[in-house]
Amino acid sequence: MGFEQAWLSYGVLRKESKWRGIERICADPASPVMKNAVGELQKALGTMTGKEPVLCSGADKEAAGTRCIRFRQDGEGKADGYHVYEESGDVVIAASSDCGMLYGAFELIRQAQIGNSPVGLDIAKDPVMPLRMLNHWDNMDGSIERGYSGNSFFFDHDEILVDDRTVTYARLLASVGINGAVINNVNVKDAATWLITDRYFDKLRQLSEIFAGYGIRLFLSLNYAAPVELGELDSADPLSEEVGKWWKDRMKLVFEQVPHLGGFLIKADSEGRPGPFTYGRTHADGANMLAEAVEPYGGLIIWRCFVYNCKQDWRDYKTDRARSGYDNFIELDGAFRDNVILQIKNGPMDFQVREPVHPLFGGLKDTNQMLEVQIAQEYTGQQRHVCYLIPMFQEVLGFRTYVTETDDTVKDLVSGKTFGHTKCGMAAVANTGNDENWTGHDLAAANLYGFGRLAFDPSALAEEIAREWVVRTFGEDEEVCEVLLFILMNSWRAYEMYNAPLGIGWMVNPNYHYGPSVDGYEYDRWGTYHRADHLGIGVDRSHHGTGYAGLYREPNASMYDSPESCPDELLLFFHHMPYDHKLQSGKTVIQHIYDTHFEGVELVDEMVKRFESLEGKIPDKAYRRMLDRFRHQKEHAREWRDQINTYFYRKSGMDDEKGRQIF
Ligand code: GCV
Repeated sequence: MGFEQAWLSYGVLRKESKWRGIERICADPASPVMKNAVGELQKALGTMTGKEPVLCSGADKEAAGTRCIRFRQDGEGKADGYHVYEESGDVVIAASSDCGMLYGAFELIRQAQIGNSPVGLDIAKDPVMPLRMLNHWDNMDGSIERGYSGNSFFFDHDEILVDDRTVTYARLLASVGINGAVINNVNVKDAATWLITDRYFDKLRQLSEIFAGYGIRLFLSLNYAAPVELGELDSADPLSEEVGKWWKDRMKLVFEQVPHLGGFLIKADSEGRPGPFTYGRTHADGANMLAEAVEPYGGLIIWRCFVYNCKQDWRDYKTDRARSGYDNFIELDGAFRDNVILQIKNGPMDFQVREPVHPLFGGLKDTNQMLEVQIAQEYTGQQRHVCYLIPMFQEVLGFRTYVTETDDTVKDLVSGKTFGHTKCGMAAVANTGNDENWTGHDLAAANLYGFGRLAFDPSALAEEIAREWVVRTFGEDEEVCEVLLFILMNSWRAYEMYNAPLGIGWMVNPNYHYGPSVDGYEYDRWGTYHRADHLGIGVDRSHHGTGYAGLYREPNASMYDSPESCPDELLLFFHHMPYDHKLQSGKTVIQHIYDTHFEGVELVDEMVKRFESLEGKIPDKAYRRMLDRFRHQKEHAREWRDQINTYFYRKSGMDDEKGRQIF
């Protein structure tokens, strides 16, 4: 299947652009990363100006009057940081590492694309988060768990694919500073268990070399029970000497064969996946055994905290899925080896449109930690609805945990500022597939772009990132920019409005998680209940209920514990409230439900109306693809509105004070 170049499809620069005068690149690229840095500049400026800059030696300073781009080794600079600036008409990229040079090169390309001049250029940046990773949930048969943009471009029929698309993928990631990718699903089954055997080493090596050339480390998801499932041992007990030795021998082989490998991501004792619990051991026992095996090769073990009882009884009001990540890991704080990182989802449940921040952030003090978000829009419209998630991630990153007096936000924690950790960062469950446009909905590419930009520089504003993505993807037309910005910046709000109300979540069709079904998960085993009856709705997670609110540090704990101070948007997550309870906004719960669902649909209608004005102003193919999805979203938002409103109207018996049609 063919593919497009997303934001790396370069348009032609204006005639007066000062980038046009740059005719040479002075460098002596020796490493693959430097070769790519130079190659990217040549390709980009060549396309944008119509004349590819000539490569000449860094020593060759005299080339009569022509301006050039030069690279300068900067011993002072932080690893992977860069400084790009103008010097006597030339443009200099200064960095202390090759990867910093590559990022500097992409910074120049970005500046040219968004219409900034090289004259007076002076930008210095260091990546704020050490690890900036994508987690693909790709299966080796080519399917993608929660994939909404075609099939995998890493796997097909149990084989690994390495082709042009791999290279473009690496370029796209590097252009926004992403430096790690886990290519296979965390649910490691069947052929994927064999990724650590010689069946796949050659292809993995090729893939990892392409990645390494763009500063990206390849990671794999690991099957915790591999020694057993590969038929070599009877046990995977982390405290067994034999098991430990098996892993050490295996890792020696794997890292010898795939030297650029960064390490492994593990989902253990979660949703039926094997783990140390089988042997009465802890997560720390399991993670540490693997960490010891990869330590000689500088490998990392990234261990997920998405652990909960998925066989709950809906009649049980005491067990609380929201608590389980915290309860399973908090006692283990400080028990993990230095090359283990705990990867924690942004919220305690599972990527709902609105959740509180996971209480392990601010709970853990002595453990390396990473934030996991999901740009695959599993619960946020599956890339058929537009939902730009960067504003949500920014809220999460800005959340104060009060674990220390200052520098206590999630951003501070996962960038290593709070406790001086160096193994930390942010990962996103990827939204890509082999669709021509990579992400199904063209506008979903803004989430991929935005994730990278945010992990590199969390101070960048969601709106600026969106504007930049639009200009880089669709060019500088002011109208296109205004319309698409309006759509992107309102999309999360709109989705939340016609989705499950006030932080309660989960009113979706079970299994595939698309479309409204208020009771879809209500009498099920997954721990995901709204507890609505004719009097009220919500889960009591205060000290009268499951006590979840108390897992936060003060003043957050008290704020969430009381319905008076709990923010409206999370009220039903923390409290069971009567329908006539007055929110801080002054509306009753029931009126809020009705209003937001009507207004959410109106907002979508406005988005679609404005989008339709872009016909002829963006490439027709992309316009048609998006129009198709917008028409569906318009209809589907009504389905959400009517099912939710009707359910609560019938349950509560309360009229809409504005007398609108509810069925
Ligand atoms: C990869 C949710 C998803 C699963 C996913 C799981 C996880 O439950 O629905 O598809 O499995 O999260 O994050 O491990």
